[in-house]
Amino acid sequence: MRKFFTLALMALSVILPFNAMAQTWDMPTPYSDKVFHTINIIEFTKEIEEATNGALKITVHSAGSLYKHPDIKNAVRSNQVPIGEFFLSRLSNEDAAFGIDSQPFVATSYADAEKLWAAQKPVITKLLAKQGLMPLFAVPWPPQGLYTKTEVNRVEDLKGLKFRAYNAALERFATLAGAVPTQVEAPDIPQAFSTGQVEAMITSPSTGVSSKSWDFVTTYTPINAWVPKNIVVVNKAAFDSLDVSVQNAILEAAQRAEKRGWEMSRAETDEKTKILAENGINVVEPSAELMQGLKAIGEQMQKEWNESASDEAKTIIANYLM
Ligand code: PCA
Repeated sequence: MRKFFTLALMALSVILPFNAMAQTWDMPTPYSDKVFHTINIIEFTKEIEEATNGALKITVHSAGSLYKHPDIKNAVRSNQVPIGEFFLSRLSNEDAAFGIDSQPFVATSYADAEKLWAAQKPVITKLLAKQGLMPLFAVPWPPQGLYTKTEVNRVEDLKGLKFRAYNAALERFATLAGAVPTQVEAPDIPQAFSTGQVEAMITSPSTGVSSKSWDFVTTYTPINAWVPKNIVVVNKAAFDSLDVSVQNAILEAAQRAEKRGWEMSRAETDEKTKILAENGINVVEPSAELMQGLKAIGEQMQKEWNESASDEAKTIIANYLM
């Protein structure tokens, strides 16, 4: 009898391709391979493949190569792809809760960003669940600073500048500073500067380095205005269709990826600011006058956020301040 089973198994393995139960998932992400978020995600997929003995293999399509950044969330929602990464605050047009981490001067340190995420997570988890989506992990970018072609000492110095933006909050921030915002995806930054489409930006030292900002600006002013996050979400139906052991492997790898990602982000801040300086960028501490002006814009935006926020979204701030 045992021999029969062995023979039957052997026959099956000839008929069926190797590891017939194995699944392959495609995973679109917006940022390039060298960016620490992508490096972290590739490690996440490797851990899943190993833990499941190859039963789930996730292929990462970076830099918007499979889906453009603005389309990634809906691609996961409609299960065109089961999993994907995007910049969380891009969803602020759906609900203000998604945008809180990109509000100027609400949380500007990693410790505060962690507290804010703890308060934000349950609220956005519920919102995403209504769309059949489940968050797996979120990782912050280093604090956001100002890249310009000349030194900026006061908000007025930004007046009229063509300003690269990556979400609605940054657009609003630039507009209130008297600049003229244009949406440009991270991989397109060098081209937008070289063609004169934009001449200034706010982003992290990481993106300043990955876009080789020294080719088109001279000055970096670490205003540390907010600590925005990327999020990895999975289509819940696709997740539910997996074997429980595979589901657990994903959840465990996600937990590790969140922890590792926050550590990588913290290390990036100094590391990448140093690389900016080594490449000739003038790293200038912001003047008190500049910070005062920017904080006034932040206050205005916080008022606007409060007006647009649901009661549930407002609990994020209440819990964060507790
Ligand atoms: N880099 C991304 C988002 C925030 C950041 O630091 C970008 O500039 O698009």
